[in-house]
Amino acid sequence: MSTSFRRLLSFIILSFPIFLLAQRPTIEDFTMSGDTYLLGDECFRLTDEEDYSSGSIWYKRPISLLSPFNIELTIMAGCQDGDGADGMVFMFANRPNRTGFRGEGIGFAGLSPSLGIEIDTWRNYHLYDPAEDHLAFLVNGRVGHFSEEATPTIIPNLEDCQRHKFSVRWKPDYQSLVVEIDGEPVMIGSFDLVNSIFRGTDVVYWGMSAATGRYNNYHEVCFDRLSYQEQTKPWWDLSLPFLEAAPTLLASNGLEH
Ligand SMILES: [Ca+2]
Ligand SMILES: [Ca+2]
Ligand SMILES: [Ca+2]
Repeated sequence: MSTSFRRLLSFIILSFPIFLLAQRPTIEDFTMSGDTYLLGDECFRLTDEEDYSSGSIWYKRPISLLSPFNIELTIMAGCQDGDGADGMVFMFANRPNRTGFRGEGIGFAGLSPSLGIEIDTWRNYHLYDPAEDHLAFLVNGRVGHFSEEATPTIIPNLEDCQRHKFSVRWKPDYQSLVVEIDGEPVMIGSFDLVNSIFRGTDVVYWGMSAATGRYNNYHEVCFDRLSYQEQTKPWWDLSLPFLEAAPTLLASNGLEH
């Protein structure tokens, strides 16, 4: 086959819309650590209304930061507002199955390398927490707001005993991480996650932690949908004929790196 014909074919194939691979995870896709236990409706309770508790869940399979993805969750950040603490953290880390320090550490402090998206419902003055519930990007397990990248984003009270949609969208082309609550974008950050945090590695795990301290709250998480986009390969890069290879590609999507 001529090179120009291959180029033409490559152009045509790569011009197709990229695959959108979506799945609804099941409880078997996660590991639990700390005080986490399973609720009856495929949700996890990370902490009860007990002081000095912490828990986390982790998706078993690593994902690649070189591909775009959406992770859509439902969270419940407790039923006590003024006396409710400490919150939850969505995390990317190089190793799964760990929970960081409880209390103000929200089950994330001390995990490194990592990037956390905190949902902080308790004001710790020495960490420069605002009075209101807030979100922030936290790097390498550091939970204080001491740098520009960790500037808090204030949100309405989330400790309302209701379940809320919580989505994380990653677009590697723009290095952008968008956080949505109840379908509305509330925080956006730009990070060279692979090089500036994960030391050149694109393969990471993701999970969710929660913790209580001198005050407490229920913290729960449920998993709605994961979707990954993956670029198609030129057909001659596949060891099998394209039509036979396609199901294999789908079965071993970006989750399997
Ligand atoms: Ca609170
Ligand atoms: Ca706090
Ligand atoms: Ca609150």
